[in-house]
Amino acid sequence: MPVMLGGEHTLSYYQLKALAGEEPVVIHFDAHRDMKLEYEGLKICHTTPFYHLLKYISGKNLIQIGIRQTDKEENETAAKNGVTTFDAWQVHDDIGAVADHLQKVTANKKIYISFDIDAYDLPYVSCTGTPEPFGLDPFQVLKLVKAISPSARLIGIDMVEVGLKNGDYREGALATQTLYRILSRKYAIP
Ligand SMILES: [Mn+2]
Repeated sequence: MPVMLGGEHTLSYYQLKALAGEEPVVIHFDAHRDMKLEYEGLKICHTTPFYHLLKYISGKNLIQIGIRQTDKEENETAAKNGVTTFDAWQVHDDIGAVADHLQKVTANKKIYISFDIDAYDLPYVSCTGTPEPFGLDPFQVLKLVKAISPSARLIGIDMVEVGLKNGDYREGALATQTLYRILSRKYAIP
């Protein structure tokens, strides 16, 4: 099972494209949709992968969680393609509803997880490139990770946009622990 560590969220584009034929339910944790057509003249870069992946995966199989920085075009792309969105406020206000949804839609399904570390609230991730306030905390993430059905089967995962600045190891420790806790769930064990 491929586990990709980054680094650029661009990595997810190539890994998920390669796995798209297995039609996984894609669970994307991020502050951003990363659903722009292009950015600063670049078609494939850290803020565009999910726009271009919609050629290969159905929007109906994509769940974006923790979103709080987006634009009109990205929102229209998400709506037009039937993408499910739980923004950070929905997670904060009613995490039970998000957990229930995750549990239902992942039962007996192949799943792929794309985890951008900036899904976490800004104070947890001071090294990543585009941190955003009003994000998720580690207990919320853990609750959602645990909500995924044990009958699901993880076919791939990436943990991206993790940075290191000024020798501050805290963001890396959080990324490592998050990954470890996901990979310890029943759905990650073949
Ligand atoms: Mn992001």
